[in-house]
Amino acid sequence: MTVLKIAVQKEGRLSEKSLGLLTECDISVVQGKRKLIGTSVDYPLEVLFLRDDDIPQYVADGVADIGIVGENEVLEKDKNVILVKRLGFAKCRISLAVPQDSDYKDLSWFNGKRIATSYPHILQKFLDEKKIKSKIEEISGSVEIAPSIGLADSIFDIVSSGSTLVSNRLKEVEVVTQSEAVIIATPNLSKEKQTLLDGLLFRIKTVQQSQGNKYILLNAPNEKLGEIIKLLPGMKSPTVLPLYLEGWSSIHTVVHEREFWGIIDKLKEHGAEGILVIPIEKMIL
Ligand code: PRT
Ligand code: ZN
Repeated sequence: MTVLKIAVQKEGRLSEKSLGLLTECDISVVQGKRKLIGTSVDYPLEVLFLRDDDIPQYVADGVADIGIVGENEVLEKDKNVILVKRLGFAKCRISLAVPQDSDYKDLSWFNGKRIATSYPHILQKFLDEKKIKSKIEEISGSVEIAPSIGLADSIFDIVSSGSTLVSNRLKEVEVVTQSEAVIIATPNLSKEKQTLLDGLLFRIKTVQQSQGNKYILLNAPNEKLGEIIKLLPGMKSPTVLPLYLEGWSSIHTVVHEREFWGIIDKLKEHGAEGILVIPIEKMIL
């Protein structure tokens, strides 16, 4: 039987969300004893638990068919892989940052300066494009302390909230690229594996489509139905069912939580009662 092999981060910021995404797709993963390989009983899927840095290489070599990894690692490793889908979590940017008291005006500041980073490939490409000549100091962790210990004049690193920069007296001066978790695939997947990947992507789509949407049920007097339905954005057209109590109906529809709070008061003003808001797990449009 054909099995799709997916690489996910073993331990780190992406691990929980990657497995969580599979769970939402009704794919539960049982981890083996050595915790390097997991299997699923709900889908022909094998999970390889790896360091995120290794995922692009494993996928390019076809050891894993697909992988969930940060776009930053995909850009840095620059392997022969296909970006299949952006997943919308682990969002961050990779930026240049300089000491807060620097007289920074524009990129030319970096000429002749030392920049510490774990992303030398992305940085070199950017500097070449901008015709800036700097010295890249490649280090694997705690990049943000490099300027204070005299190892570099500035850094190029991942920024999310920005608080790491602030607590190290640095300021972000240039966003070079944005990143989020993505699915990558090996080129030339077999037809059988492509079908399994398509099936997985379809499940992910139904989960993502449901996000933020709520199923709403409410009771309304029949003479107010028209006005209340006008207030409801809905999917196509709401379902209206008669209640046992004469002159009343039950309205069912789907509303995004963004819109829900804006219409709730108006619904009540128009006589809606017994409003229920229910989470939606999956939506197939
Ligand atoms: O052990 P392994 O090699 O697998 O993991 P890792 O330590 O290399 O990576 P990990 O788990 O820290 O991050 C995995 C991925 O999460 C990264 O490759 C990014 O795609 C993504 N991501 C999202 C982040 C962040 N946000 C993030 N904030 N990765 C790291 N950070 C760090 C950053 O390095 C800096 O030290 O958080 C700090 C900045 O955060 P703020 O909020 O203070 O700005
Ligand atoms: Zn890593």
